[in-house]
Amino acid sequence: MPLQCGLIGRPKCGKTTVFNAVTSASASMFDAAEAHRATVTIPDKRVQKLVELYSPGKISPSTMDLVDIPGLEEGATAEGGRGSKLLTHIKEADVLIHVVRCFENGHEPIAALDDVELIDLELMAADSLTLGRKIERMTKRVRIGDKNIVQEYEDCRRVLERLNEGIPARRQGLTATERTAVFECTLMSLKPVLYVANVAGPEDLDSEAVQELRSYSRGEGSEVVTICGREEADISELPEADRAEFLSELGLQDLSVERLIHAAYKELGLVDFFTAGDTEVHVWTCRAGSKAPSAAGKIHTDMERGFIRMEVIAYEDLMKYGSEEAVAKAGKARLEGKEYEIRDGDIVVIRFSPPR
Ligand SMILES: Nc1nc2c(ncn2[C@@H]2O[C@H](COP(=O)(O)OP(=O)(O)OP(=O)(O)O)[C@@H](O)[C@H]2O)c(=O)[nH]1
Ligand SMILES: [Mg+2]
Repeated sequence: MPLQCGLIGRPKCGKTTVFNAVTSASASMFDAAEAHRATVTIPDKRVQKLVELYSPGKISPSTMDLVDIPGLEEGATAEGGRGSKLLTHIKEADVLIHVVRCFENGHEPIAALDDVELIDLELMAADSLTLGRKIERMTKRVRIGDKNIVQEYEDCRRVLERLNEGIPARRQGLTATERTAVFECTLMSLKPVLYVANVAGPEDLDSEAVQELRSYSRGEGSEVVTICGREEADISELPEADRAEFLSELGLQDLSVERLIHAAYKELGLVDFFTAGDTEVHVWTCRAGSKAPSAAGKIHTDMERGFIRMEVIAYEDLMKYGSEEAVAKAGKARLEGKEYEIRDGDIVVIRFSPPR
């Protein structure tokens, strides 16, 4: 399943505009109640090089799903509210892309951090209900003296307490046991967040609002990507050949989609590896630090269960020597075992015995 990215933010902060800019789509800004969804190909210049080398019959790049989740209004997450549908979208996301309005909208002045706080309050209100219910279920067992769950119970209570003090779970510095205790609740305020500062134009790329947002996001180790949403959405509708000129007027080389995706990869600690041959060049995505069998499992579960070895060539070596044979001759082709940690750009062949 591709990476799920959910666009969230206050009403009219520019979510649909950013969605259109990133997907080159033209989703209507008027049906604001419905979520829009699109699959975006993750741009990777290395794939083009591999295609030149292998001339495969098929190319399978990595993709991500982007969901434009309608604006969260105050109280949206209250039980039974319209928000419950929105929350499902948020719960399904691997990373939240929080769009923050850093442009003036008619008479509405910019209030970047207030806007962020309001969204967080909504997420925390919903989290606090979910966690509260879990704690309630556990209370009975704690009362009858079930010692097995005391630690879990205490952990959950501490997280809840801090939520009620207004600290989103991702900013709480959770301990390993706290993390495990709240795992099944899929807390929304624990999801990794990537901030998009949506500015009016290139003169605002380092505005006061953007700076405020950057320093706030540092507190949780998140990234801020600055986008001129409306202008980029317009440009993304142009034929590719005409884009460069308009982009350079904005002081940009590429549409922000690449920066956004790379920031999402960094946020989530993801890497790409490849399988390549004359039938197919395929990009696979896994967590940085994944061991070889678990990376192989992305390709097929049998490859994980029956894993024997992984033949590995680094992308840089393939480019340097020009062919797999030449890489092997130079002694740069490797045979790796179960403990090998996959690296970004590895080109692999999996040796496995199909489990019976
Ligand atoms: N000046 C300026 N206006 C923008 C920018 N991005 C969006 N807007 C305007 O802000 C308004 C709201 O944009 P949308 O993209 O519909 O915002 P949204 O967050 O999807 O709104 P809802 O779905 O209704 O919550 C529109 O009038 C946009 O043209 C921007 O970067 N600069
Ligand atoms: Mg919208």
